[in-house]
Amino acid sequence: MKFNRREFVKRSAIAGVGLALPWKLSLNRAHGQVVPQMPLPGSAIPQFVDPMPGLAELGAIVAGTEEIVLEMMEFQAEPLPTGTFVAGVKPKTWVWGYLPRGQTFRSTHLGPIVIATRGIPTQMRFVNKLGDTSTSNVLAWTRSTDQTLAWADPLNNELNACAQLAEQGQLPSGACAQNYMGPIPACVHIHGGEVPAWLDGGPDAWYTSDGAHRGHAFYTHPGVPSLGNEAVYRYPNSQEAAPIWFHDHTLGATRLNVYAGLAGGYLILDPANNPPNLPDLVPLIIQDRMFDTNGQLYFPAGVPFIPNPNHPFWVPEFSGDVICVNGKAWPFMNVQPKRYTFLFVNGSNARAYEMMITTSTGVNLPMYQIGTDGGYLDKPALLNRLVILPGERATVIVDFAGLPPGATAMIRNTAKHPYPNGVTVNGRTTGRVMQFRVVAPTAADTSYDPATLAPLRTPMVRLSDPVTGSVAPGVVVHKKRQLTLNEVMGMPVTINGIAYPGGPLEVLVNNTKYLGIDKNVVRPDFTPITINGITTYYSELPVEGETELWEIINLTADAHP
Ligand SMILES: [Cu+2]
Repeated sequence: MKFNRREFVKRSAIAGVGLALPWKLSLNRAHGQVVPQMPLPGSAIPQFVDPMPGLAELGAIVAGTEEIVLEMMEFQAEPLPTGTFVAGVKPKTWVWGYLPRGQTFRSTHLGPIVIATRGIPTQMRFVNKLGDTSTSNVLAWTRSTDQTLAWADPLNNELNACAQLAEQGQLPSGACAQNYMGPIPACVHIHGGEVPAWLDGGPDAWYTSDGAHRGHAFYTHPGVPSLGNEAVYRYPNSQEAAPIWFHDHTLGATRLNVYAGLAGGYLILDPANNPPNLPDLVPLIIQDRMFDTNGQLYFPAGVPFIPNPNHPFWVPEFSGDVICVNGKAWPFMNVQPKRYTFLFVNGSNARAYEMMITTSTGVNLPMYQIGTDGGYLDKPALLNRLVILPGERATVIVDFAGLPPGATAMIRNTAKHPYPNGVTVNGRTTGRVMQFRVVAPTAADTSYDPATLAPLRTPMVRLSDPVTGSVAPGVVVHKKRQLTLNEVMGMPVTINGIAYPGGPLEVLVNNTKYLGIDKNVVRPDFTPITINGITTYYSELPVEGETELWEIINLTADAHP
């Protein structure tokens, strides 16, 4: 029996309204006194006060033949605007981020932006220096881990006993009812990278900060010396020019590791095929966040936010009431009355955005999309609004020509959350993304004009007709697969006087658990493959070079990218 999904969304919305009130949270830990975090309402944060961090603040690294060393570190960034609490004072917020070796601070958790060239491999060394939960100041992480999820379980060789023991409708006990305590696990996923599986940095490739524990899919480049808390990846950069990115992907902790800040950009350029003379590139990495009354990151966990008792901390589908761009809450950016190439990245946990750029006089500026996740389009596409789901990228040219110095424009968001049938955004908070302020031009704009619809590239080879979805002529399909997306919902239950409304428990593909094995029962449609004594169960085994037709059927209430 399943709990009605729409009812859950409604209840979540009510909980969201409650979040505007700084109520007290119950203690998360079984031991010791913990000062509860009190949420700071998004409406209490001033908007368009600080400039948006640009490429200089994010840090751009042009990849050459030298290895790039990035250290995952905890430091204080400045996501909240000057004057949030005290006039003239910029609050400091503990975050995690990828810092180039030798750097101990950055004003934003996001970064750096690695700029690679097609055909020239880049060697990256990722060092986990995140430390231990006992010393971390990122409360949104340490108080939200949930050991009853299928997760890395670093101290128990991925045994996941708490997940095995978790029973629907029942509270866990003992250590399973507590947050994780120990060295922090992390891994680096290259999102959108066309790389061999071992370079993907998937959920089981994590390694801990003390170098003592690793997931079974851990990889580091053989032949290159590395310490226990390091992974060396040599990315081939063989794909077309594309805006890809990297972020943490640790099993059962991705939502928290990315929320704490672990994300950066990775642009693959192709000088031989890049469209000529594009306007200046400006990354706009959009994330929703919540803060507490001390200016620290806040992530709902535990009672009264959890829908199901068997996962004592885990709240599915994070919904923040503060919109950050490049790691700054509601920033502004000075623009000249000319064209810009905006690289939108949705780096949010669960929020979709449906955006338009509107001037203070109510005019929507034309947005020409020139690229998607995989690279450039054949020619620009004029958008009414830009819809972008978590993980997705969109490259868009916007022209501010004709706006006088002093004019302003705003990126507005109208996407309901969860998308597309959830709660309407608040026009004064989540309905706003950032502001543009027009300043005097310094030179005439001679950049590529998307309104000409001039081709951006030699036309891409298409395997299907983009309008009808049918297979393109001459394409031979070797295998057809159907995959369903299913969401399992928990039932409402009351335990010890606390009413748990029920809600999402897990999301499955073809109604099958990720591991292909549950309580020692192996699914018959999974293929066991043993490498170095470790058996992994694979659900799909496509043959390299063959073409497959996948039909993905979304049976959940949410849109998925
Ligand atoms: Cu990703």
